[in-house]
Amino acid sequence: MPLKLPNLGYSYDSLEPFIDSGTMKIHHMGHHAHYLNNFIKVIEGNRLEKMEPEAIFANVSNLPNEIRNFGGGFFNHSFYWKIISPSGGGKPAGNLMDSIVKYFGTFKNFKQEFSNEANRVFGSGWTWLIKKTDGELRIISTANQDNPLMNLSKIRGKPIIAIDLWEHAYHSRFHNNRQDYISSYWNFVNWEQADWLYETNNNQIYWKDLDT
Ligand code: MN3
Repeated sequence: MPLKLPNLGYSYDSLEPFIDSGTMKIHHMGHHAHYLNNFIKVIEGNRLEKMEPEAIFANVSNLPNEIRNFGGGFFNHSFYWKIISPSGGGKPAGNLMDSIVKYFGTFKNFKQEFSNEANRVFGSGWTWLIKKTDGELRIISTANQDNPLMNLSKIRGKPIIAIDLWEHAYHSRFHNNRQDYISSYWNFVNWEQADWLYETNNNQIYWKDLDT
């Protein structure tokens, strides 16, 4: 398991004007590093150290709460840096697009439903597009640093895209206007990564998939 802060693969200022450079730097070097360092403290030297995130999160309700919070924070941000990109925006291709049309009618309607769900989240959390084991796509939200791989999630599935709705993700640029941050999200979603996640045959996400 690569227990290290992943490289973003792009510069802190490259998501301007949507996410400012200062926010990116603190989010990565500050928040993400904090989750990682605390996660390491709780799994170092025990059996969890060698487990994939899917396996840890599938049993998270029976593990110390720090695993849920710091492990979730570490995973969620590693996922987030890869699902956003300065070359993002646009739309998915191939099978993911077909599936979005199947479950949401149109791509435009999907974006509206995802944005509506994100706007409904009260307090800190995340909104996700997930692929269930039966292939169905669903939009769900999780509180704090929970994620859809966790056995505490009311609907579980493999994350395809996600938006971080904690204030630290957007407050310095958008202030209290979270709906504007949510609208701007569609300019930098990395659909190439989402397509790849959708296509991979298994329903797991491995640490190496998040290691840039
Ligand atoms: Mn965050």
